[in-house]
Amino acid sequence: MLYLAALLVHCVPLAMGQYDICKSWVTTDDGPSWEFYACQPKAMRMKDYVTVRVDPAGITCGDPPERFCTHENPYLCSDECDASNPDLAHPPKLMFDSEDEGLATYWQSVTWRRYPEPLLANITLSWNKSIELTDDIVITFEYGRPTIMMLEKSLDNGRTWHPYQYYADDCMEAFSMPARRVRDLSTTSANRVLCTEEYSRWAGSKKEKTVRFEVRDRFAIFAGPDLKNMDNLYTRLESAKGLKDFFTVTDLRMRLLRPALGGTYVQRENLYKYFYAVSNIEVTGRCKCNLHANLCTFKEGSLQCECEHNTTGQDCGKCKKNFRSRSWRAGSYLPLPNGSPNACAAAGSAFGNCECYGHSNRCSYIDFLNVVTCVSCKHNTRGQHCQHCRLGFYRNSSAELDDENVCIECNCNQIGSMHDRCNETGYCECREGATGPKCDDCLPNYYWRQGCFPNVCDDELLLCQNGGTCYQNQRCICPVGFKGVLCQQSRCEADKKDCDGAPGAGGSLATVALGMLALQLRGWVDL
Ligand SMILES: *[C@@H]1O[C@H](CO)[C@@H](O)[C@H](O)[C@H]1NC(C)=O
Ligand SMILES: *[C@@H]1O[C@H](CO)[C@@H](O)[C@H](O)[C@H]1NC(C)=O
Ligand SMILES: *[C@@H]1O[C@H](CO)[C@@H](O)[C@H](O)[C@H]1NC(C)=O
Ligand SMILES: *[C@@H]1O[C@H](CO)[C@@H](O)[C@H](O)[C@H]1NC(C)=O
Ligand SMILES: *[C@@H]1O[C@H](CO)[C@@H](O)[C@H](O)[C@H]1NC(C)=O
Ligand SMILES: [Ca+2]
Repeated sequence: MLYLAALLVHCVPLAMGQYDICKSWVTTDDGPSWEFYACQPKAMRMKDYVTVRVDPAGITCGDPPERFCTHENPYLCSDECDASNPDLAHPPKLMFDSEDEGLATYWQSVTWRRYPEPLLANITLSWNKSIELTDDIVITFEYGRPTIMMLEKSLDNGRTWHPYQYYADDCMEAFSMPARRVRDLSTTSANRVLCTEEYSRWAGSKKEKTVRFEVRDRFAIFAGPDLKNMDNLYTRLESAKGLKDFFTVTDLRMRLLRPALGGTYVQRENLYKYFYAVSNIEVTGRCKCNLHANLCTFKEGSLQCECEHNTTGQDCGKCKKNFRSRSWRAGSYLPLPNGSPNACAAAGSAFGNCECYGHSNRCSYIDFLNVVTCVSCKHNTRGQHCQHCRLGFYRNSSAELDDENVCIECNCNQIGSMHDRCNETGYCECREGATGPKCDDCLPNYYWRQGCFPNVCDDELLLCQNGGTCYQNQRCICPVGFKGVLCQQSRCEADKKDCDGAPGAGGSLATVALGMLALQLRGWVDL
């Protein structure tokens, strides 16, 4: 049964080259077995899986309720936004609903009543999953498109952001960038971030409502006007540095910077006709699964690749446990038309029993020892199976042996430690007086100055005498007439000059004795 079913699907990938099948059951001279292919999920409507955030707080209209006008009817301000009334509210979710009845539902901002303070809004879409765009991003504005806006993207779940495209009715004025069109880009500039004036002009608010990020036009640079030559595109995505990543996002952000003006100037006497209203944001893309999955499912609030080829992870970005005899690799579109699966291999299958925990791709047979050993262990590992950490590194206890982060640098303080090796918990071996895991601290009664030195003076036992003051535990600053490590010595005594009547000369003997006793207690001075 299984045999038959699989035979039916077998022909599909070979015929279409669409990368939509990960494996099939084939018969060869050696009998039936699985054959594996590079594969990717189908494109989906990504707005169905998105979470949205609109900033700043209070930018959504209706709290308190507010009247607004339109550019068509600037003095007939009968429309009202009221967040507490479902019929009059315009919450962010209305940018992602399906408008079955044909009536536009939209998110709407407050009006520009604070002019000339700019009216700024951020709409941030997050997927918690890498997405590869396959078609244009289309944002539909009711009541006119912004005259200045920016699209940003993140590839790391919103930790860092990068400009994706600039939009303005005057690019030079708004962003000091020349206006360009995606259609005019070439093969070498297909991933250029540009400013376009195509989507910001006033053309009547009913006529031109959409702002695009043109994915298809960029694809067309390689695949031709009707995207017929997808093979060429796939070849380019594989080889051109940064091109694949350019179309990959985890988050998108629309920064709305100036609303539609309906003319050249802002009319201060009627600020109620200036606001943003977005009825739809269409994002079409597929889950990034590194060509190791053809299914992507929505589980526990996040998209997740159904990984094949013995890979695992949200993006199939690593090999499954016990399948790490060589490093993980993404599947490849090449060679055409079926690509290479670059499947993970079971431990032990590659070279007899030489497991390298994914830190090496190569093993070598050492003749005179009669062993097979991993070559050029990466990730700071060493050993026959790359199972140890290099000197100067220690084992990360929260990482598996096949984790890239398995070895952590010791980072011993160069001056405070004996050498740059450390024990299994990352502790370095300290020189005298130094302490702390990295030997960058001093023990009590030691001070740091290019290493740890014992205190010369302090506020407890090693008191400076005769009114001397202790400078940073390094030395006593003695008053005139005294000297010695703790100012314990009168200059008169030392010099044997006639200094009768010098202050403190007689009374200092007891304090000197005390100071010397303290030194002796601490073991610095042998009396
Ligand atoms: C919008 O996001 C950008 C960063 O991408 C930030 O600098 C800016 O302050 C945000 N604007 C608002 C209104 O929250
Ligand atoms: C993001 O996805 C990961 C992996 O599926 C999951 O563990 C995590 O809880 C998700 N985070 C959020 C904020 O949904
Ligand atoms: C993955 O592992 C399973 C179980 O060992 C094996 O049957 C299958 O052939 C492997 N798949 C690939 C692509 O290596
Ligand atoms: C230890 O390994 C874990 C799991 O991979 C990783 O998240 C963590 O960053 C590693 N710690 C260090 C200090 O590298
Ligand atoms: C590493 O050294 C520290 C400090 O000497 C010690 O507390 C710790 O137990 C040592 N760890 C191991 C595994 O020996
Ligand atoms: Ca809508």
